[in-house]
Amino acid sequence: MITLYKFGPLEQVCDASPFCVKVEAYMRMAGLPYEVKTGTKHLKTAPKGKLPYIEDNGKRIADSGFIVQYFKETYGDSLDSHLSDQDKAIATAFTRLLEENLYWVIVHARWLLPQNAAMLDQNIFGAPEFLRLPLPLRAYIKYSVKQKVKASLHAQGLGRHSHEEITAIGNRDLLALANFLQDKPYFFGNEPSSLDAIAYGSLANILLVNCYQAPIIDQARTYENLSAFTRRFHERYFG
Ligand SMILES: N[C@@H](CCC(=O)N[C@@H](CS)C(=O)NCC(=O)O)C(=O)O
Repeated sequence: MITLYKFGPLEQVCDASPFCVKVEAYMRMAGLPYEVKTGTKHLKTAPKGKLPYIEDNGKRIADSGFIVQYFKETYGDSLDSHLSDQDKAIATAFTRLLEENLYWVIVHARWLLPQNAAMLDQNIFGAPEFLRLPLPLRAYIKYSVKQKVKASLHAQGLGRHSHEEITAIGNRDLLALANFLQDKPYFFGNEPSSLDAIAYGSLANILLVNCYQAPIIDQARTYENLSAFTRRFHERYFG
């Protein structure tokens, strides 16, 4: 049995991290049986200090990309075998758009927009094990985690732009996704592929989570095909 180590659900979405959603969605699409272990405590044992990671037959694999590659090599590639080399190249480019750019727009919206500060505290620092710590320690951890996220956004580059510029950058990603999807049920036509799991990971965290408010979320809602895709995928694999 595969064990997926992840953070935990956010509202109706199976995880607050697009990368954890991607792996869980992939396993559901491919019909791979699994169990989940949730909580930030698993960051301590994560081979690369990030979630998700999996354990399977005594092996530990970290990073959602390597995990999907491992699944394909170990259990067969039931989802992407119908894709041409050109499709696979497009899927790689969209994966980078989603994971190396749009992901950071989501991080910015949740962690740096003032309207989400209280909700973020509740979601990230509201766990009973955290609330049991003494107040000064809690305040220190909160401050240092927020500083670390801010520094990551700055190092990545997105954090150097204004809120408006970041929304515009994210909107170009959404427009590219919407224009590529058009009115197809899945990104590569009638049959789902692993790109759908990856896109759902980000889009569900934008469109199916109601507790955060951000201009990028309002923008995303204007793309009716992206909303329809996200709902369709959610109902099929998580409904
Ligand atoms: N490239 C990794 C990215 C995973 C990742 O960035 N995970 C974040 C949450 S979305 C994390 O674990 N952050 C915790 C930390 O950096 O301390 C993947 O595809 O799995």
